[in-house]
Amino acid sequence: MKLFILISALAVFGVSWAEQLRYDNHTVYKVLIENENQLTIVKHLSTLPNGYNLWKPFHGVGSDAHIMVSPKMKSAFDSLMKLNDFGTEVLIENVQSLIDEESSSYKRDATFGWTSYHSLDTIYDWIDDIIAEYSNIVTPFVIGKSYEGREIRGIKISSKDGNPGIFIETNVHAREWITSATVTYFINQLLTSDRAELKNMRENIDWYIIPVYNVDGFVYSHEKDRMWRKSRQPVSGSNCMGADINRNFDSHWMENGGALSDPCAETFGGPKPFSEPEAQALADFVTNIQDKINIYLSFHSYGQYLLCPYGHSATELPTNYADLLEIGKAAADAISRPYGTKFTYGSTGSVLYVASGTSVDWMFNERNIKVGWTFEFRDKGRYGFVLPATHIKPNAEEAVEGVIALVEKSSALGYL
Ligand code: 0X9
Ligand code: ZN
Repeated sequence: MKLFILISALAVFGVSWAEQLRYDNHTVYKVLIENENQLTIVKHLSTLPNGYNLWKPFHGVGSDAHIMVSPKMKSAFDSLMKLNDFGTEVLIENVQSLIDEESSSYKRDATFGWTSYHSLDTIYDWIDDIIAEYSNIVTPFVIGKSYEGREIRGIKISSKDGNPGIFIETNVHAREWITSATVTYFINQLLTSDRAELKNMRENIDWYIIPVYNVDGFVYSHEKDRMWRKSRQPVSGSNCMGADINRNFDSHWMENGGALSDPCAETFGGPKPFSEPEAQALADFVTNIQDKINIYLSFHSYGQYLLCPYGHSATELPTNYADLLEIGKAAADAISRPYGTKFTYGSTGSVLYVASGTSVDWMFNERNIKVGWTFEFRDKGRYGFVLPATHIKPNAEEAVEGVIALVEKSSALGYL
């Protein structure tokens, strides 16, 4: 009888929850990198498949890394830190306790809203509702299929012909759940708000929005491993899975250490440019509508940054960098208005770290979309990727302000 109940329970809930990877006593440390020796050590740690997971990469001496360490590796990690005079700080004592809190508010069949995170199915159902309800201005599109065969869906919001266009891609990194939660809030505002700025954006801009881009990784992060980042395509000759889709675009691919060739690394660039079907599908889709797109946005977390090209170099800057800085400043100022949240803005390579083969850089360099921004949402590391659902609304409200200001400044500078 007991066995029957257990089997029924597994059937009802799906076996997946029972097999979730756990992060009991996994601790996230902030590690200060103050010399070359320390840099070499952190670089090495960040590519080890077991026991270490890089949450926030680093950009050399003078920066800091956020690294999650498993309980098994803690004493080795402690000795390594002490032996090499590292300054460290605990950001999250026990990652599992944050995941538990998050899943207790995670309502499998909840009606759609912004008080909990949702599964891909729930988000896609909501998208279907939106398409039906606002059929006069919302049309669906599919850019292609993921490695595991899921549709990568988007919506186009267009009130009239001839508008300039803005493309938003969200959740390329699977574990960054706040990004899709924020974009659905943004879509809802764009469709329903009476505020003049939002009405203006609804009527005079065409929006192309992919609410969950890395669909396979996103499902995997819900069902198996909350900390998954990459795609789910196996890598030939390796036991490690997936590539960083945001390192797989054919623009300065793998240059300047902005991606890693080790398949076990979180920033593995893939065996070749566009090896990941998701990257290829997005590139092909945007190529077809290239002339219609003026601004390209990519939503990420965490760190509170607004990042523009270039990612592939710490020193090289785009020719329109002065304009981009003006736009970044306007957006950062607007973001801080509701709750005082501070965002740092500038080129990826100069303010964060070198990242090559990213989508924004490819759109900028290869598709001539000269306003490109990556949003790195809340927070600065207190919760990191496991941002409590109570942050969804405030984060999304800030994001709405940021996008409005970004659009207005870009328009004033002649980009729309
Ligand atoms: O490393 C990344 O891909 C992004 N940061 S994250 O912590 N969310 O992984 C930043 C990429 C920003 N650069 C460009 N898109 N150019
Ligand atoms: Zn990201």
